Amino acid sequence: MLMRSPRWTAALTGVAAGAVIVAVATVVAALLGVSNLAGGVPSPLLAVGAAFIDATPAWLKDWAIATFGDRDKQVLVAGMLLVITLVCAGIGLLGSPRRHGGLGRSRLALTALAILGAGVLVVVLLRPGAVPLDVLPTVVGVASGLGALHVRWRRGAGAAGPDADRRRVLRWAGATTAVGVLVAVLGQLVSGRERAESGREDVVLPPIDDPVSVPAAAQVDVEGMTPFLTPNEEFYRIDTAIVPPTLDAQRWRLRVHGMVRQEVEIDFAELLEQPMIESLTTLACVSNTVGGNLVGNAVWTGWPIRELLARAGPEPGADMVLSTSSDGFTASTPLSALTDERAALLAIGMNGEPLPVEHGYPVRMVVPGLYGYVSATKWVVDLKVTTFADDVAYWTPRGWSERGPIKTSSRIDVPAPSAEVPAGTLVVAGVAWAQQRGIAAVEIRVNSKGPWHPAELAAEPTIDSWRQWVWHWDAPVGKHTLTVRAIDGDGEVQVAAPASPAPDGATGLHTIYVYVE
Ligand SMILES: Nc1nc2c(c(=O)[nH]1)N[C@H]1C(S)=C(S)[C@@H](COP(=O)(O)O)O[C@H]1N2
Ligand SMILES: [Mo]
Repeated sequence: MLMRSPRWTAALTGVAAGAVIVAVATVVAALLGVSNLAGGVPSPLLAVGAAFIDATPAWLKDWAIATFGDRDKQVLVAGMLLVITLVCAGIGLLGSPRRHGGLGRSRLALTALAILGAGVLVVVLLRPGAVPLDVLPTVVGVASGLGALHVRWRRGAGAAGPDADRRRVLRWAGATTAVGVLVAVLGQLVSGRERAESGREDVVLPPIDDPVSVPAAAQVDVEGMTPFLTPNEEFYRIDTAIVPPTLDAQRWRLRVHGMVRQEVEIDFAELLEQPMIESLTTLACVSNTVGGNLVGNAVWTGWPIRELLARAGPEPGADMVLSTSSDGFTASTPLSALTDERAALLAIGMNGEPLPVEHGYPVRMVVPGLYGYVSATKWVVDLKVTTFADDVAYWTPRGWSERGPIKTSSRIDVPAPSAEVPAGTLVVAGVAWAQQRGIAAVEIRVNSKGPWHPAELAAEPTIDSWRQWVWHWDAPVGKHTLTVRAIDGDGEVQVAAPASPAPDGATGLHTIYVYVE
């Protein structure tokens, strides 16, 4: 009779080795990150994830954002961990002793693992801004895994029967996993996140000559209504970073170059000395669907980008600024949007706090009137004055328009879609936005026919922020639909024809069902 060690112990062996690899690599990466000027974390896990994101076809990415919203990263990480678990289990099965007393195909399994490790190394080195030192986490991690497996398969063979073998495997796997978890926890403690958070707490926003004050009349008094200012913790987050870059403000620099009379560089201390302004600007994501919530309103503190560009002196012929983040994301913003009178900012503050790490600490761009993907570069470190003909930004070859002015939009927030409400006066309320043009009117229609009823508008502190509206309806019993549309400050009516977000923003009117009882 063949005495196989049970397959699950073999698989477990591989998974435990995988835990060691991931933990060791993560910690080495975190330790290196402490001395990483760019603020990127060269963790192999993140490098592979980032490469995966960059290589993902546009339709899949759009689907992920549409399906998971700003949970898309958690889903990706979970998927990666699942794949790693399966691959490691496979390696465990491949290499475990087949027969009591035999060494199995351990050499083959170790070789397979080493080849996978080499593949990851290639991915790591191909990341934008990779430095040779970035190989260290992968090399040390995979070496630890190979060592652990080698020990396990050496000792495991030729022992005293399957029961003893099973116990030994469990002990080995337990110890290995415990070491892995311990190491990962230690790594978390020294990670760049802690440093960035404490650096952020030290930032003192400078006093503002002409601060934004939001009139109480900007907020309609309706239960369950969206707050006029979106709290930072609830502000949507969209970016290509699996974990946000954790930059050191003390070492942050922004370089302006390209078609300029003179290259300019500014550091954080210098930026803080510039005369700052506040702007009330609603940021919107081009991926937002009709009625969606990838849109938020905040008071931003920053220095107008036009002032910095003026120091550099853009040359005639330039029509675009390509902004780059520390992790290699790029956005193409029309030069005119950064030099005209609008409040295009190098922002350091959000709703009176230093910029949260997720939202671009220490410095990001905020440009009223343009979707985030062509303007709102977080963790910004480089501005290249150039032309649309010469340079393309991150999303352009992925099926999105090179320019992205925000489309006039409106949303019903109260009642909730498919709400059951009592007959009588129903309060309908929501938001509408048309940055740079402002909202002139909002109208509601019942059951997709009949007249458009004008809603009452709340105060509009600036044309760059969204505007709240409310409408009272004497609701008869039955199932009804409510549809909203906005008219912007130029008198243009919101586009009713439905279009999906790609390539330059969704159109269509938000419609909800209500059940009046
Ligand atoms: N560095 C970096 N900046 C970025 C992005 C990104 O992927 N990386 N995404 C942009 C997009 S698509 C949007 S909609 C806004 C979202 O900003 P928020 O996450 O602060 O809401 O950031 C923009 N800035
Ligand atoms: Mo976006």
